[in-house]
Formats: sequence, structure tokens, C-alpha cells
Amino acid sequence: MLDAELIEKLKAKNKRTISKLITKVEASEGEEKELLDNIYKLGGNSYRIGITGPPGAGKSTLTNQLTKLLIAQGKTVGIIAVDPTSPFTGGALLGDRVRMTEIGLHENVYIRSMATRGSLGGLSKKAIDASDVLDAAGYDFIIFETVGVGQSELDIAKTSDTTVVVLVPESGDSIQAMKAGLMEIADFFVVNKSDRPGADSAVMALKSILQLNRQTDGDWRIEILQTVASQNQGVKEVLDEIFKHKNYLEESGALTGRRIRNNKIRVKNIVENELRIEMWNDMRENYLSNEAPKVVERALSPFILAESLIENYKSENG
Ligand SMILES: Nc1nc2c(ncn2[C@@H]2O[C@H](COP(=O)(O)OP(=O)(O)O)[C@@H](O)[C@H]2O)c(=O)[nH]1
Ligand SMILES: [Mg+2]
Repeated sequence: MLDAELIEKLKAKNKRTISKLITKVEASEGEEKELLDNIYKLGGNSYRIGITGPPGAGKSTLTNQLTKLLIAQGKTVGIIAVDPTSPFTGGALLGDRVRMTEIGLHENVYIRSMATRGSLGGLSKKAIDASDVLDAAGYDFIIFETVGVGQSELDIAKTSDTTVVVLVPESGDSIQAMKAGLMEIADFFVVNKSDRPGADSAVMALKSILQLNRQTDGDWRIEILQTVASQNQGVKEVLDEIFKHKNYLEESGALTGRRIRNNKIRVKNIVENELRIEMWNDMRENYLSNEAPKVVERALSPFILAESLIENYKSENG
């Protein structure tokens, strides 16, 4: 599957080879386990950074600026931009591409955009699998840009070593709404577009939420940084904070713990996904469709129907 020549090209960060492999990984529906397994074994040296936040917060702009700083330090960077925007806002995707083209041409940078295009819950799995290809290629850093709204995006954030949540002054209200999910994943916050009015009060609002939800992630203190990414203001500080967090994780030994936790989530997701596919074969799907009206008529309860489906699955799978 992965012959020596291909591995050599991959290790040389040949972009065509990487693209082809990611396409293969993206297309795989579980039957390409051998490929995924071989790719996984080649990796292990990348540091994963998640940049998440609402649409338009400036995640791509920030990612672009951070990447410029990293390549100036001689680092290699792989970027996976996960954009679940519907066809209605397809323009945003195009915007990302244009903005990132410049760094994308650099030999030490590889950029891949992934859109949902109906792949529903499978997107996070595909993005994570794709990051294994970049890891195998030997990129020093992998940056996931995700829109922090759905479970799938939170899943990706949970596989990162450092997660940065980007908000804007206008996010005031949504900070409240999103706080549960975001608090769970943020290693630090960035209030971007701090050139706009309301930046200070957004920082204040965030601070008070942070104090209410005192996180106990060891001795790590969750900071709030301010940036104007479009003018490259405060970006160096964001990179410093990423490195500070990386050092903290490495020196405290928390990095291994975090990666174990992340991989448990990953394995559980793979297991649940495969079980779901095996469970809902045509036969059981048809059976469900035929029996469902009886549930509505109360001739059958959902519990009994579920049980008979599980029993059928079990009898088939020993
Ligand atoms: N005023 C202002 N605009 C910004 C700033 N950062 C990014 N933008 C603009 O905000 C828009 C959305 O940025 P983008 O990076 O695509 O956001 P994303 O959807 O989070 O990736 C673009 O037009 C950027 O030029 C900033 O700090 N201040
Ligand atoms: Mg973007």
C-alpha cells in the first residue's frame, strides 16, 4: 500500500503526494484501515494546534500570520481548514483560499481545505485522519482551523495539543451561549478585531465567565489576548502563548495525559462509527422502517423495537 518510493516522497513533503494521500484518506469509508494504519505508524512528531471560533472572527487571518512567524523560524506547517459552511456562504471558503494562497505557495507550508459537503459526522474523523498524513510527512506544526459551533468541530479541537478560541468584540452575547463548549476546549482566548469598539468590554465579559468557571487544568492559567490580526498586531504574543502552553504541557508531563485522553476519544469515535455502519445494514434499516408505524400507533414501544434490533445484530455477530 505504501511502498518505499511513496514514503520517501511523503517524507520529502512532496505536496502532490500529500494531496493524493489525503484524498485517499478522505474517500475511505472504513475499508482503508491498512492505509490509515501504515500512515499512523509513520507519524508522531507533529504538534497540533486548534484555532476555533465563530465564522468571520479572523481565524484564517490569524492562522496566516502565525504561519508566517513559524516559517520565519524555519518550521514547517500543515494547515487543515475545516469549513462546514453551506453552499450559501461558499464565498467564505474562497476568501480563505485567496488569503492563504501566499503562504500556501511556500515550500514549508501545506494547506488543505475540507468542507462538509454532506459528510455529516464524518468530517472530524476525516480531518483527523488527514492530519495523520501531515504528521507522517513530518510537519513540525499542524494547525486545524475550525468553526467552533458543532460537535464535530469540538471533536477536532479535542484532538489538538493546544486550542486557541478566537472571538471578536461583537461575540459578547454568543460568548454566553457558547461558553460551555468553548470553556471545555480553550487553552487560551484571543479577542481579535480589537480595533473595533467594545473590545474591552468583551474581554471583561470573558474574564468574569472564566472566573465563574475556574478550570482545573493543573497549574495552567487561561489567558485572554487581544489582537488585530489583519494588521499583525498581537500575533507574536499569540505564538508566544502557544509555545508557553506547549512548554507547560511538556514540562508538567500533561502532554502525554492529554494525548491519551484525546486518543481515547478518537478510538471511541471510530468504534461507534463502525458499529453504527454495521448495525444499520439494509436489512435492519428496512425492518425499522416497517416497524416504525407500529410505534406511532402504540402497538409497539421504541424500547422493544430497539431491543429486537440489537438482538438481531448480536445473533448475527456471535
Ligand atoms: N477590523 C478587523 N478586521 C479583521 C481583523 N482580522 C480579520 N479581519 C477581517 O475579517 C474578515 C474575516 O476574516 P477571516 O480570517 O476570513 O475569518 P474566519 O472566518 O474566522 O476565518 C476578513 O475580511 C478579514 O480581513 C481585525 O483584527 N480587525
Ligand atoms: Mg476561515
